Amino acid sequence: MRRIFLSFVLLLVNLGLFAENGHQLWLRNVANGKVTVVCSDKSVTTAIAVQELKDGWQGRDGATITLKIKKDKAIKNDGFKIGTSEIQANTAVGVLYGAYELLRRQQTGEPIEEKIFNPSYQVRTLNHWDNLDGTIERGYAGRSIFWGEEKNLLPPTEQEKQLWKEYARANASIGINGAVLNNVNASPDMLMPEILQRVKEIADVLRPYGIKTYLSVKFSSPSQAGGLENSDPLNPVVRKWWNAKVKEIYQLVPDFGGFLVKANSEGQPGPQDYGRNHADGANMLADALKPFGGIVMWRAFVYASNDKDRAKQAYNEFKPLDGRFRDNVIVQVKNGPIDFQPREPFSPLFGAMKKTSVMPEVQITQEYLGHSIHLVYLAPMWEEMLKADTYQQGEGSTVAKCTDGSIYPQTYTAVAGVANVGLDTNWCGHEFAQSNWYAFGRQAWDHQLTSEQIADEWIKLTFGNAASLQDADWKNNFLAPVKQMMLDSREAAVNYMMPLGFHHIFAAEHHYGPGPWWAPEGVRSDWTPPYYHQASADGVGFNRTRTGSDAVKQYHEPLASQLNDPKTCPENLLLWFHHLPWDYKMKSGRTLWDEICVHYARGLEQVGEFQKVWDKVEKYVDAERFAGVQSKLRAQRRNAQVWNDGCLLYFQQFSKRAIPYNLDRPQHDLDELIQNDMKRFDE
Ligand code: GCV
Repeated sequence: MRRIFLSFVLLLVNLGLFAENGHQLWLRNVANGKVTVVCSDKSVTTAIAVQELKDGWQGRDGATITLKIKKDKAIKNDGFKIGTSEIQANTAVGVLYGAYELLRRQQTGEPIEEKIFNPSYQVRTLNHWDNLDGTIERGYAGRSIFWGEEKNLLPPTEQEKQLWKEYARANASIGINGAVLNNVNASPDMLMPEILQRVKEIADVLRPYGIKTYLSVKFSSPSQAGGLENSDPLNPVVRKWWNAKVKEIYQLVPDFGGFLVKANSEGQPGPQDYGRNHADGANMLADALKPFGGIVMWRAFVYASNDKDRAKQAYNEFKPLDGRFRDNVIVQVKNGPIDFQPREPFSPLFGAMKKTSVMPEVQITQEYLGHSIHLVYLAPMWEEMLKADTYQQGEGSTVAKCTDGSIYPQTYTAVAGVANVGLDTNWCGHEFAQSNWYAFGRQAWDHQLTSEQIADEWIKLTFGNAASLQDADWKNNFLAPVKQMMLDSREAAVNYMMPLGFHHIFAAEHHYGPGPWWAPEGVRSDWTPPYYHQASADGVGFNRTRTGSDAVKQYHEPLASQLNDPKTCPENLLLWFHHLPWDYKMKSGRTLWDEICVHYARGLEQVGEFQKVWDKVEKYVDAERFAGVQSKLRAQRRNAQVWNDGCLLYFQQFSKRAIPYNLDRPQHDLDELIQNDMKRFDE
């Protein structure tokens, strides 16, 4: 009977009779059997776990499962133990995570045996760059789910609360346990009592799902919102103001998580405005939060306009402060030293700060990776960073280990992802952008998971069902090619945007298309692409070796020496660290110029291959999601062409060499691209 039912479901799906619009994310699967759930705990959180198990059960029909909150030393924090008939955890949230894990295993066909699952990081947060007016900085999926001028001062509607609940559920299902509700470029209005009232409303909805609420704060809030003379962190009146504000917040949100701060960066105010340093600023806020158990996530994304190499600045400012931060401060470091580029080396701050808690920050929203138009699965990029060896404490001191507390003692461990969530029906703008939200949560929970495993799970949950798991055709002709496409997609984007260590050659402001030429007079040079690519008749690339800016010195040996030598520097980072002649011989035997051309062409070709893969799987996907992805792949292909043409024709002016004749010729004129670069070509 069951087989007949499953085949029937599969038939309906294949016929496109189950409408899907992506809103359900990876939580589409429904129960196909009954389960009895025994749970003596009566909290709202375990009640959710009970309901989830009943609604999504795909295990043995008629089974009984017991949920237990019972301390076990081997279970850490909100970790859990699952078996075939029991979920055990230290906390109610742990039980909820256990329920989601069990369901995921049933729904993806992974084995279920007795096993403990502990999180790699304690704090796993999404950073929303949402503004109070409802816009989202670098958001490509509609307006904010939290804010809007017309909404902020009104009580939330039932519809809003429902959406927040769905958001919380999606996060909990992948282990995310924190949400920073507003942009790091924060408004001082965020701390107004009326706005804090809405923060309370949001926190009340997120709490049952184990999600703590955090806020980004503007460092100058005491003077801007509180009317004080200044916001100097050593001024007792300022400290008193923050203490009172923090108390006010905790009265509304008793489990408030803490603050995220962007200070003295890109025009934001900070302690340096008063001759103080980052530790002075962070510690002031940490002291205010400490009595309530709150933390400060203090960003290391800083760069002044006068330094010769922007890539060195975060390290230069923060490394000397190592050991001077309170234990409830975590320095939040972007994955690379510059700014979420398609490929960067890991930030040299990882592992270098030995007496300070450090947390990685990645960008889920695709500011520099094609917005919500390009299909780019980001897990491989984050996996590359997490598994990179810093050598700080000998071989194997990976970024993951340097930040998860296993090498350095940290009172708190954490990881952050800049969210890609908005009011679009499918939350993320692109069906496949959902996989990046999913992957962030899964890697934050277990930084040893592979991108391949995460993609496998996500595809099964997002496009499959109980029937597909047993269908060899679905696995061979849908799961396998789509997974491969996802796994190849990040490298494809690197190829058609910035291969071989190129970085920040984007069109200004929107950061979507190419703009290696963009350098108007009067703009600070480190905001212009020519600063980063340094192309001239003699060659291309940024010299960060010992004869150049010596950024390599910020890395530990033997890595510093490896990076310093073009022969041992990984070729995919060559132009990040080296300025080399156009005729430089690459490992392939080609010249550097030819190799650049081949990479752009390869990227373009890869997107063409993705189109074929997708068209071929049409019969396995519902009509709406199929058409959405198909149309976006076409736009991606057009945009990749623009990247190829813009970059090759621009750099050719310096290389003075022909594009290898076996490669397709450009389709656009350089002048046309330059004149139109602000239009976000081919969106
Ligand atoms: C929130 C980059 C982005 C900015 C962003 C900044 C940051 O510069 O372009 O939009 O500001 O990073 O991370 O603070």
